[in-house]
Amino acid sequence: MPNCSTMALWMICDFLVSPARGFDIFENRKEANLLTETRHDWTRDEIRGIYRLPLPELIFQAQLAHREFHRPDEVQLCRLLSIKTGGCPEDCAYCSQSAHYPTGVVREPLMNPGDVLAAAERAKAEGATRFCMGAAWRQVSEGKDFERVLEMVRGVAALDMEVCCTLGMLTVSQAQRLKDAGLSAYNHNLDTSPEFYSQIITTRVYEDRLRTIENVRKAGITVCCGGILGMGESDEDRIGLLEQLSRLDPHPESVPINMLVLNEGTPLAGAEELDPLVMVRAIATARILMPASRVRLAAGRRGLSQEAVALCFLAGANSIFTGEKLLTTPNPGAEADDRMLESLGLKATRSARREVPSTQATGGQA
Ligand code: SAM
Ligand code: DTB
Ligand code: SF4
Repeated sequence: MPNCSTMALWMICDFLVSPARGFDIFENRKEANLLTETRHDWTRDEIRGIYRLPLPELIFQAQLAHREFHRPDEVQLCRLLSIKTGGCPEDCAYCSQSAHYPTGVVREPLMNPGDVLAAAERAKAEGATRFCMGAAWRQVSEGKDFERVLEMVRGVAALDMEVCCTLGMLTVSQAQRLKDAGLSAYNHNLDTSPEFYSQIITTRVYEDRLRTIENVRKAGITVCCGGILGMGESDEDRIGLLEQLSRLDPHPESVPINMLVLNEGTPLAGAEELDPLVMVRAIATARILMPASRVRLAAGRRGLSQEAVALCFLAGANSIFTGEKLLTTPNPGAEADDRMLESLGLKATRSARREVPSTQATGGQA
């Protein structure tokens, strides 16, 4: 009786030799009925063991997990928009929008919903199936600004895109109102390990982040939660972050892995350049620990070569942010990304609705 790894190896070999006869890896995967266990009790030792595997073996294991849950030839395109920029009271050491640092980012009030909708329509026309609105707030406050955000969410949801927001801390009742407006996902990152957190942010604690994530879950909104690499953290901190993410039950449906974008004026402006293979290792480990989640190669792509980006896809990343700008920092433009995907033989995910095997569904779209 062949074991799962052997069968998956046959499938990969078949995939490599048979595209000419219209082979569909996704259909074939379902027929083979492979089953990767989805676990929430990974130990630090196990995660360290995975993270430190020889790179080819790590990527191979990540590919096996990836192909069980996702089309290997598709990448979801997401678009970000900063709907309220700068002047944030938090002191996140990486962030251009913190009021604590002289970063030169010009403060802008909350945008009007019409302009936001126009941006979402453009993003959709350029192939994005997910639209994420970010506000430089410590927390959501009740009042006319929140009402305006709800109006934006309703508008974007009506475009049949996945709608994500990242607005800082949130209560359950605010999460519920966002859900009722049509919000699909809420982004709230843990950023790094619990041990390293206080070196990066002092105006809030890890528990605050976990509480908001819990509130988002209670409202039935999917969770987008990941972190940043390249802030001077150790491998052990990266492993600690992955441990925290993998212990969330259900797993975050979306796991953004950001590479630090250096911002003048912030305490991390002079951070040492990250070895791109660290991104590859972290992505592959995330893919193995949380096989059904979308793993997003998020900020920092301008600092990666096309070869490093290709390795990130091989390691299991299946989403990118597209468009000239992330929130406040530059990003490869949509045309450059179209060319990049074409040269790698990958295609943009067309529909916001994703097929998830029913036994693995974690309560909504990723
Ligand atoms: N204020 C909200 C919050 O902190 O949750 C939302 C906006 S914040 C910009 C969203 C996430 O972007 C952060 O949690 C962080 O992980 C990531 N991010 C911010 N600045 C970054 C940078 N310079 N490089 C990489 N990632 C960054
Ligand atoms: C995430 O993890 N990365 C995105 C999204 N979630 C909101 C934000 C990246 C921001 C990069 C810095 C900037 O453009 O200001
Ligand atoms: Fe504010 Fe978010 Fe930037 Fe932190 S990451 S300073 S909370 S906008």
